[in-house]
Amino acid sequence: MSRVLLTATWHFGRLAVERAFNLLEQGAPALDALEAGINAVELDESVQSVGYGGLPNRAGFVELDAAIMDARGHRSGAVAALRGFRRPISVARRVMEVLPHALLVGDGAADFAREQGFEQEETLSPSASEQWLQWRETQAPPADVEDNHDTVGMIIWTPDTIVVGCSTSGLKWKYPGRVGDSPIVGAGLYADEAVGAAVATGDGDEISRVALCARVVFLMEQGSSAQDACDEAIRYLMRKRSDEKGTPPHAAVLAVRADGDFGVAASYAKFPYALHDGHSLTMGERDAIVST
Ligand code: SD4
Repeated sequence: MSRVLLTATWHFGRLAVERAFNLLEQGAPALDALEAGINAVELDESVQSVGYGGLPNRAGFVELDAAIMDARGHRSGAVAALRGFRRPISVARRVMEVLPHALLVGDGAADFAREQGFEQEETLSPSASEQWLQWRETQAPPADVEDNHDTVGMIIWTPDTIVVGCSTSGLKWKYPGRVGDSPIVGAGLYADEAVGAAVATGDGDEISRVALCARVVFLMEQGSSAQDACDEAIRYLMRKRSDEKGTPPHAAVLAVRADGDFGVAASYAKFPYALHDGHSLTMGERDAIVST
């Protein structure tokens, strides 16, 4: 196989990257590999922040966000607050391929998924339902932000392709209708054929407020390495949105430049990601950026 680089967020990024790499080895197009890699995490019931098994909103409904972008042709598609479908990345891809629109939300997204032949299924797993019932007793805010945001985001790069996608159930116990960064082009993901791609994970409200991934790609366009672009974009988020005590929002970003240069940065310690260079898969862990 020609040169290739795959990267994905979090420990479950390994599952996405392994699945995608297997398909690439069999000759599948990058977009198919990306979709299948993300589907593997969406359908894994044990992952409580993506697809089936994701934790619901305050009203007890699982609302899923996903987006996909193909740098070639600068095409994108996304769905937000989608209920009743376990593979939102596949619906997002269909939006990209058959509609003139960039984003469908809520009932419209579900109607479109049905029209396209996706099977409507239960998205609330027994474990997620149980946790929601317990939360409803106290309605306590999530105790630990760290257990509350795990988007699967993946980039696949080859010398002539860059595709990027992400999928999440968003913040647990979120307000119904809340849409995070993941389905927003420029916030949760971005790709430019001539420059590269970026994908984010973390506090999606804050990531959206600074258009994080657009900034990473813009910095690469200005000549930054992928690593410097990720570092600088996270620093910008920290400067703009840290709280009174100086605590930054949780966010991490992965980027690949059009020449295959790779970068990763996080606003907090020990952000795990998967990286496959075509020969072997490694799990990396990124330290927090400390100075802004
Ligand atoms: C969101 N960014 O909806 C997503 C949550 C997430 O890792 O899981 N990020 O805010």
